Amino acid sequence: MTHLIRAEPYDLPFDPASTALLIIDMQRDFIEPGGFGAMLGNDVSLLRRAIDPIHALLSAFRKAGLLVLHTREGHRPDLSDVPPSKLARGKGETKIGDIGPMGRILIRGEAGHDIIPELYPKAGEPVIDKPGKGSFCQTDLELILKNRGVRTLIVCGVTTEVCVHTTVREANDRGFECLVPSDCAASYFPEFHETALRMIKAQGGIFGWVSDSARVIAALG
Ligand code: C5J
Repeated sequence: MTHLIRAEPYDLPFDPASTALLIIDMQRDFIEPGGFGAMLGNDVSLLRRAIDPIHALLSAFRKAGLLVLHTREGHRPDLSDVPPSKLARGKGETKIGDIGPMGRILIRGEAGHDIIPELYPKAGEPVIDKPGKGSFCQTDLELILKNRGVRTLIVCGVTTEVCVHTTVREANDRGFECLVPSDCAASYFPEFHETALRMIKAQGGIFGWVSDSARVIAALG
């Protein structure tokens, strides 16, 4: 059954049965006041704005019985899956694997690596652990989506210009239709958030569509 989401650059026809909600990296270290992002001096309130709209969308998807997937950026404790280029990046004092305010930074199993309680995955919702920015790189996400017959992805999370954008680009090249609800993505840099959304919907939707949580929820109903 075809539904329509009010969106830019034009309304997106979709079938709820082949649509999934993909929530990117809503991890404690990026989002909580006591986390690694805050330790670096970032204003985490800019990211926290996305929590309530994502929660509303998550509730609507769960109520409709539709597929929800979550991702987490992070690595094995022995760092064997960190590209040396990523480990060296930034020349910062604090590197992946070092001790941060919520355990070892970007390491699977540590408190800061986990998803915030407000959006915690329910049993049966796939959690994709990814070593990179994109959710398709070195993961089984594409296989899971294909097996479930997914064609349309509603992509939420943080940060808009990094992991959300990279994932939308990867998904678009793999033939998925992607829509980002603007209030369900966020960045430490508001200007990057705005520009990243403009890039998605530019040139007739070169990477996909932009809408908001209310319009997506209305379309599900
Ligand atoms: C994400 C990052 N999740 N900004 N990571 O966007 O490094």
